[in-house]
Amino acid sequence: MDLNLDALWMPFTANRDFKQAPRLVASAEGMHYWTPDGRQILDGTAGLWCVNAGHARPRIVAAIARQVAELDFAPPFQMGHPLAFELAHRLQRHTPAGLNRVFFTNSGSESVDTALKIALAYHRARGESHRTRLIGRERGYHGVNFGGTAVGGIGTNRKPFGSSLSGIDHLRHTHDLARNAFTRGQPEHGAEMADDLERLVALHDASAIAAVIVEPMAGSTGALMPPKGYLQRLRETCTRHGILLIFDEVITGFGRLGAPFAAQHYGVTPDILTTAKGLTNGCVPMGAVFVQQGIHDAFMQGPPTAIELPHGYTYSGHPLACAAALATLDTFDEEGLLTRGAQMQSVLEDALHNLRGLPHVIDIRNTGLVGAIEFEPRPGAPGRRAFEVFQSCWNAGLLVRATGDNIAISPPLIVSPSHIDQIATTLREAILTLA
Ligand code: PXG
Repeated sequence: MDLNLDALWMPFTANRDFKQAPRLVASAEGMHYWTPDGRQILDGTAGLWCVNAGHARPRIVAAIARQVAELDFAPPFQMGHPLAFELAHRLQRHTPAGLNRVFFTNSGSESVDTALKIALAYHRARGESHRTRLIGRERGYHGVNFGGTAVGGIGTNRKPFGSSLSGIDHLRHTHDLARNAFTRGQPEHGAEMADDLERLVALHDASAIAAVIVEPMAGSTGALMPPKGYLQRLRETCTRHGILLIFDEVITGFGRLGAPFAAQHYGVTPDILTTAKGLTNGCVPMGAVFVQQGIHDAFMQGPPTAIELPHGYTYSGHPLACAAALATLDTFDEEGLLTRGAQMQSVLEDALHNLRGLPHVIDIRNTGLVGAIEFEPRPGAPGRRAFEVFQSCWNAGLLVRATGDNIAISPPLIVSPSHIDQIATTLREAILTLA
């Protein structure tokens, strides 16, 4: 293939290394990608945690094609189109109780910044404009916009950009290999780390804190599971102090853990919930922020001709995205995909935990259709082992995701036991070649 790679500055990519030996995909269907030269690749990552119903699902493809011909764009400010309202209403069938107002965005990053702004404006609308501090967590990923970068907890994603926003704190991350390595599902130890929030309350006073944002399961930094009782304790502390709890479910939303949302899976309901990715099966960019009705209603004061929330995007509720999302929900419903992860969990769990004992493997974690394998860092070369496993798997026809010293697995929710077998076998061979 004669392709000039120079002009494109690739996101979150080692550009020079990639362009020496590019990894390209040219088409996709179901559980697979194909490279430009026709090699089949099993998709072990649902694209990038987003193609939850598998690739090129006919119903979704047809809905997008129909929609672009019928209504290609509609202005979302002081105007509307039926599909956006239909989608907002339809989503309520799946969202946790009470989270029945929805604001549309175009990505996870935009959902996060929208949620943080809603939290700040909510307190102000209620006369508590002193509540401005935002609290994230170490090893959290909340996208790349300024708010998400500030509350995010990955040092390498923050350091290049200087001083960040002010008024930000972080809870400790909950990853505890010494106590919890090789746990299936939720780890036993670590609920007490939620008490970091009490310490921040003691330090700043609750009246200074607007919101806490966490991923219920931290995806990007290697699928870190919440310890038993941790999320409950965070919820209780937030409620006690009038702090809003935001769950960033950009990865965990739409069936990844075996329930529609992690909130239901773990039995903890946040005040605001951010999503993107699986909402449209990754076909058209779209995000959604779900809020408790009481939060929404706090804005619905004052003269009805006033704009209650000066926030939104040209493409909020884009017709193509709405059509894709509605067809995605149809597909999820018809095939029971939003709960299929609960049935498939044990298959993935057994396959991955069978890799215990292989050289350099220091932890294996899983829940629903998420798994991670962690390697002991190679001295002087952190992250290389996971990257080499990623590269070997790619050469052997399997896409996995390398992050730090972890390999993350998150196949489309239509995955079969034989695909899981192929994932585990390919990983085993790749790990056995590691130095
Ligand atoms: N929040 C969470 C929890 C995410 O996982 C975002 C926000 C940002 O979404 P957008 O759509 O703006 O990218 C994400 C994105 C990985 C990986 O390798 C994860 C994400 C993106 C890219 C790679 O785990 N998650």
